[in-house]
Amino acid sequence: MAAEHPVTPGPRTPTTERLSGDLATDPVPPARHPRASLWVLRAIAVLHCGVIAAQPVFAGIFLTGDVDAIAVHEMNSHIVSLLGWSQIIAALVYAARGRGRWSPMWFSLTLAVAEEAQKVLGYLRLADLHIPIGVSLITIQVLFTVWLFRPDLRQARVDKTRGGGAGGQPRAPNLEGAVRMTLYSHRPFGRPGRSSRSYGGPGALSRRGFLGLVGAGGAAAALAGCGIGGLIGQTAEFLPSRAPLPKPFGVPLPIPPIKRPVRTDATTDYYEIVQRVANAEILPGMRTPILGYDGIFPGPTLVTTSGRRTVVRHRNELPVPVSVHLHGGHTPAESDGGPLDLILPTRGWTRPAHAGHSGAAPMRGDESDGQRDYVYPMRQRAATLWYHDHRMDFTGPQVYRGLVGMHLVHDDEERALPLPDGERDIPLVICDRSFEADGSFRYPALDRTLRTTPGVTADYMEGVVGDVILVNGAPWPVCEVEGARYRFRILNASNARRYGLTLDPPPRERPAFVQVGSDGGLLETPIEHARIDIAPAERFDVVIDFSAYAPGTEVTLVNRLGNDSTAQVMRFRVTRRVKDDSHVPAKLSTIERLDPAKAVRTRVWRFRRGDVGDRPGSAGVAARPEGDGDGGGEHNGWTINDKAYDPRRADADPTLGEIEIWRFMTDVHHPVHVHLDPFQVVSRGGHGVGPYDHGWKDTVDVRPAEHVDVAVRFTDYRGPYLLHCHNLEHEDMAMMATFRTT
Ligand SMILES: [Cu+2]
Repeated sequence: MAAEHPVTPGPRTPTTERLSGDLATDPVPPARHPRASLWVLRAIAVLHCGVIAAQPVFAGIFLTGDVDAIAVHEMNSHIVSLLGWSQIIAALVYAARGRGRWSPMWFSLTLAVAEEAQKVLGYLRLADLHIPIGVSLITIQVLFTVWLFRPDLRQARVDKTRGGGAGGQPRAPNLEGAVRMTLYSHRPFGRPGRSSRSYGGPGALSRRGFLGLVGAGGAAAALAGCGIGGLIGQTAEFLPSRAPLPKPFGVPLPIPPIKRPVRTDATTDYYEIVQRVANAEILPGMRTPILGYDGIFPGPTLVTTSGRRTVVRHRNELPVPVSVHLHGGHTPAESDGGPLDLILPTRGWTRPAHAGHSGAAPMRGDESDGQRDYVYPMRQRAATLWYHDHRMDFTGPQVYRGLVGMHLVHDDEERALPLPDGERDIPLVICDRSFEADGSFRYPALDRTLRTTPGVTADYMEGVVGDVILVNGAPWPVCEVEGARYRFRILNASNARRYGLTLDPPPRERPAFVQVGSDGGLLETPIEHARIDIAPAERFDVVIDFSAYAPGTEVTLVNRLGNDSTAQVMRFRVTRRVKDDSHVPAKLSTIERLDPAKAVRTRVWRFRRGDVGDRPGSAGVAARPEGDGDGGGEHNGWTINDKAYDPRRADADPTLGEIEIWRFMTDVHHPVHVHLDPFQVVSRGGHGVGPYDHGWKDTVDVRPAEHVDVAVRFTDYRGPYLLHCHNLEHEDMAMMATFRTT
């Protein structure tokens, strides 16, 4: 090494001299002072700093409630781009014409590219990466601008041929060089009696700059780490288990039993479900107390026929009130499972059914004692529905403890299709949970008895996500499949978690999933997906063709929006090749288009954080201990159009049969669900529909800072219905609204 650098005695000596501020005796003769071009560069950099620093301000205004601020944030990002590229040009002029250094140009170019990537992350709604990287870019631009004010940058550049290290003359420092030199030239830091201020020269500035850069680098790495190692694409807080997690793929996939009617007549099938507490073995060798439909989790699958009246008698032997909502059901209001239309426990419950807070009068709905008959006319097409609890303020914990079940509706059109059926038509109820050390579900409820105080601890207001992925109630199960087509009814029954589902390995010939249906039944034509993003309450009816895999192959259903234990969902083990008569036809169904041009009005629904403290019976009051300033941000609940849910108020009165456009606008992720009738997505973010928006939907995944327009048209039944966020922690903290069909 020494032979290669015979002249230079190491960087320390010349560098120290140079950076000690002895510019007057600089041995490099300035060919031409780059002053004018440097000042132009500095001016642009300062402007760039100001504009880019405004970005989190707009984002903050947006997050604290002004949804429109995101448009300013977006417009401002274009100005940031403009200034970024202007900075490159100015740095280019400074280097080429002003004979200044090249490092500002390379730096500006890198920054501009990073800023463009940052914009793309924003458009992709990857807030988890967009925010920390954005903060890092701002910090770096600010430090760079400070660095640009070093006096020695006024110095003209020395050509390498003349002034390079080989000639023995000191090279003008570039950005990295300056950092390195600063490191060596000021040891030891904090020399006695000499503050960096009294030091005065360019060295002091570069030392601060260096420290800042190190700090920024560390902060950026830490923040980016949060994004990468933490929750991707989620609005929620992670709640880890206290029980040891089982090894994945150790248990078979359970299939919930199909519920048989207790009797049938010419028009109607009658079912009876008893809701009761039971113990389930979810983690091998441990007992988990559940609230279960028929004492199982998930509950039994109801399979009914379009056009045949279905009556389900629910008997509540649980210690808490319940309400049963058939999600996706086209149901008269009195059987829709309103949050206050409670079934009180058969014993041990004293009124009021719903305890109000802050001395507010308790609200009363249509209560029943012990049991209730839900009447479903089933005037709807074949679809994958599900039923779950909808109790006011307690839906989150009660669904979490097990009150979930599938409900499939068949019709003649669907039966005539050659899709896989029978044992090759499998429901996949996917949800995440956490477990206490004793095997019970871990959930941050303020009141674990779920009797009086609603809400979760302040840290979990954004939503609860756990570390165990359950499919049909089993952790990371294995399903043996033959080399044939299977139809899977995928339901995301999680409280708050979104999933990005793919197959690993993917099939070689074509995408992993052929989607044949969505929330509201069959699509018009099948859609191929390599990946499916599914938000809480959404359903994707897909066909997977395992004949694409050799027998013996293990195919994992993975979650691209998870990490560590949540990055995997379940596994398929392909057993053998078989004859398969099924196929996916090119045409599945006919869907009547709700023409947006025929809409009689547009309603805007803004889903955002907000203060719900004065809501009668509010969850938010209790959810937020006095003086607790962190966790959920500066809010104590979730609102729609700035209003907390109040069952006595209706916020819209759509007329049956009329088409309306409903615009859902969000601050963070909100899966928006509308009761009574499915809708059609018209546009997402002002553009076309997304890949997962096709067909009839009843829940739409609205991502941060997004607006989604849907065409709604309600039919048949008059009365109060709900529109709400299906992040259950948001729902429980007032993110619901009533519309009354007339
Ligand atoms: Cu929400």
